[in-house]
Amino acid sequence: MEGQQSRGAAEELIQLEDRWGAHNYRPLDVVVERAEGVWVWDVQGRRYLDCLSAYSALNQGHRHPRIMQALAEQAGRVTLTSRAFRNDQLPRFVAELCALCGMEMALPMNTGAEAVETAIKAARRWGYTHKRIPPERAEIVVCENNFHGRTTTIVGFSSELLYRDGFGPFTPGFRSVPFGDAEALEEAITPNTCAFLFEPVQCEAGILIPPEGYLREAAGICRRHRVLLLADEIQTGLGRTGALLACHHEEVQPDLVILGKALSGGVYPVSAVVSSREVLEVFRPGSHGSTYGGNPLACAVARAALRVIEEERLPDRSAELGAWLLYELRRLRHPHIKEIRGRGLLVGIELLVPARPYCEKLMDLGLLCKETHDYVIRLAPPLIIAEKDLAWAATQLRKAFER
Ligand code: IF1
Repeated sequence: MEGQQSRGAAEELIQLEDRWGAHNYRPLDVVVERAEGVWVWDVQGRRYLDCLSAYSALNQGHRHPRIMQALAEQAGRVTLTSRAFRNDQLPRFVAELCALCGMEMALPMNTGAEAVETAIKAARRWGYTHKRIPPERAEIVVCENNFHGRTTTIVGFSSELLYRDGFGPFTPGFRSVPFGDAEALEEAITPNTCAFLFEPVQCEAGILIPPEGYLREAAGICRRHRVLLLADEIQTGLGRTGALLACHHEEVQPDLVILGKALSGGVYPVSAVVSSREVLEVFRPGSHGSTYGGNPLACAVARAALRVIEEERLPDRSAELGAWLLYELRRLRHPHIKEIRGRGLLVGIELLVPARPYCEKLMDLGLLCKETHDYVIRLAPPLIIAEKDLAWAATQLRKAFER
């Protein structure tokens, strides 16, 4: 019976997963069966407020009606053509995405990591064709504590042992500099540097917001040295930080923006790189692709997801509600709290003790969130959240820190 299963049923499902599924995660033991808006229900019918939003994929909330409608309508027409043929959704999707981002060309993929790989390929080929970098010598500068995905190339330039250990040999051509240090970026640039790849806020690293002016300075340095500015906005983009793109907080327009997650509102994997003609025209027929990339179902879903972000003014909501939440949380006084930082509805509570027990306590209080890097509680509710639900979340957080 739906929502009425016993604790035993949940235990059984957990055991089944642990027996047959690879152990590459350590999830909280909540078995979700249903969701709507900001709420999820477990198999026992208990309700929780989702404060993770699938790492910002659910900016529009669970099962947004307009996105679900687009999904159902498109599923009733055609779902996949492959790029060997054209479909009627892809042209509209790329045009609308470019208009929204103020860019000239887009290339759709599926997962975030694939879009990052696409950006790396584009930047390297641009370096060879436009900057005359000698063959096989192109370099990309990245930041320490970055998170850009899980492919072998991407984990190869991660500074986190957990992500790389045992997965080498890795792809050469990457150079790492401290995040937030513009001088270090300039020093790392050589005549062979084609791009600088960065996250405007380092999320996995613990919601690290760079010093004021860093993005603008980095953009200036890149322009002077003819280095492409590649912004990974997979997690920070599409309203999460209180602007359409987190780079907009410093009026920076990157040469290439990498999007994913909320591009489909949590319904279906859709990612894309958006850039100039000059950069994306380096791809000629056959030089890059993907079976599912740009499929009509993905494009229809993404078009609806983008419309929701615009029409429901999600970037503005995020800015307003995020400011309120940050103010409320900063009134918390607890010896375990080291620092609280945030931008829009992307908030990190850094503790002096491991965050996992707090996440478990919050789960018991009806709030789902996930620690990052052991000491930080990440709060990122859907941007459609009602004021009263956010106020309730703040109350539960206060309870979790009551002594
Ligand atoms: C996991 C982290 C978040 C991303 C940025 C690219 C990607 C991601 C800035 C790759 C993905 C996800 C992946 C998921 C958990 C999650 C995560 F904790 F691992 F680091 F959000 F913070 N760029 N982030 O955040 O996108 O290929 O996954 O679609 O890997 O466990 P993807």
